[in-house]
Amino acid sequence: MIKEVLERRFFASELDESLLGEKVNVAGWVEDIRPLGALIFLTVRDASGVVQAVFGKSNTPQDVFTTASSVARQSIVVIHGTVKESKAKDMRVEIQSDSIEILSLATHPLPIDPTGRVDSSLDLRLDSRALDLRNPSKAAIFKIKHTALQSIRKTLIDEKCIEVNTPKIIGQAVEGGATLFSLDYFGKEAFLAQSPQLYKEQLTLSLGRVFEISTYFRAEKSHTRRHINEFVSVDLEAAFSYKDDVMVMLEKVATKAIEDVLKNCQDELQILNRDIVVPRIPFDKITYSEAIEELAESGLRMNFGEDLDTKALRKLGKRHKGFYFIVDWPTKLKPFYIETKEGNYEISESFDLMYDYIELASGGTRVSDKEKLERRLSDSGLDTKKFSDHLKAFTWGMPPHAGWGLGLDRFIMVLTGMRNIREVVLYPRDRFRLNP
Ligand code: AMO
Repeated sequence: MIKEVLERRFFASELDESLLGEKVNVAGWVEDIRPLGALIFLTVRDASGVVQAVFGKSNTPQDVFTTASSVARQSIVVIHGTVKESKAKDMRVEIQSDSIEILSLATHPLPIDPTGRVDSSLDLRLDSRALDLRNPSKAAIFKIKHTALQSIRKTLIDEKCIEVNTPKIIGQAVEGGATLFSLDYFGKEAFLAQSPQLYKEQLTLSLGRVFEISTYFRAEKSHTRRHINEFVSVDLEAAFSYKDDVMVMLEKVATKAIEDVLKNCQDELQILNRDIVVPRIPFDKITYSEAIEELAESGLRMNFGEDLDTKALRKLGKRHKGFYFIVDWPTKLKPFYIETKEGNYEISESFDLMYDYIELASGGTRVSDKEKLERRLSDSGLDTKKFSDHLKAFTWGMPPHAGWGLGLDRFIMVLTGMRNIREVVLYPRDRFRLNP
């Protein structure tokens, strides 16, 4: 019976003047109950929107009226009634209801108030994440993330990239051993993948252009508002391409995603009070050396070869608003797979995409010559023997290739204006959080 009722239900957002006088069912949760003499106003929300259901004492059976006035807020209900014009300022139609069925009662007190009227700390909200997402301003973040993800995928497919899935249980570190999570793999030591780097490079020799959107794991101790231990990365790798080619693709991915979010998520951006504009391309570029000079001008002296820490990035972010690239990093600050500049081994063919002070992506031209890769491995203090599987692929004919990894969660921070990465991840994992 309920199954049939639910099959014939309308989403709250579908109710409009075209349905005036029609009998409808809406299923959702009770957000608010306001008794007003002989009337009860129930606000019922579903994932699509909200509707007001009005129960009148004179035309509703007594038991229905009692249920409507006493149902616990946030319970799951199905209401039935006739679509009427609404006198409320912000609604065009409402439901003149004659029945309410409770499908699942919410047990009070609830851990948080998902209407947002009573503020809760981020920690408390994350502990009750599914309930937290009943708050439209929290759900809006994930609708924007969904839209951006679809857009990114489409842009990369339009660029003739093939979507791939590479292993997440691996036998060898890729991005530096210190940030590896290890696990027992049938008695052998294995690790959770930090990135798809080696696989995506190998795949360029047969599939040409590949991309992967997946979760990666880093045992980083840094507990900041932009680091988590499990994050989503969008990875691209393209054969017969160099740094500048893949930077253009990254610009396309970022600007198209913003265009699509502006086109499809106006309501969500409004709830979040977020103003974004499509950035001008090409994005500004500064070299690492220029960044060091700028920092010196603003009183922070750094030597060539020192990494840009949070303090330095914050200073740079004050001078460079929005999207910009930092290019030509010292070779020793970049991983072994990054190519060096012709005639200058000290500088690499690399880039980071920044937004204010936040690093969103990094990438570059790769070393495609086996001997050079072996030298880069040794110079980075790594054991070439441990990379024998990877090095083998470089004897089968390896095209020149380039690519990047874009931190999706950080990109969504930019789109939504959130200042803590945990706001844009459904169930974040950090040093202190492994549940829910
Ligand atoms: P990198 O290590 O710079 O490069 O990672 C790429 C992007 O992933 C995001 N990111 C993170 N986001 C949240 N929390 C973290 N702990 C975290 N670590 C990284 C960032 C970063 O810019 N293989 C290379 C990419 C390449 O060259 O193709 C790589 O992994 O936004």
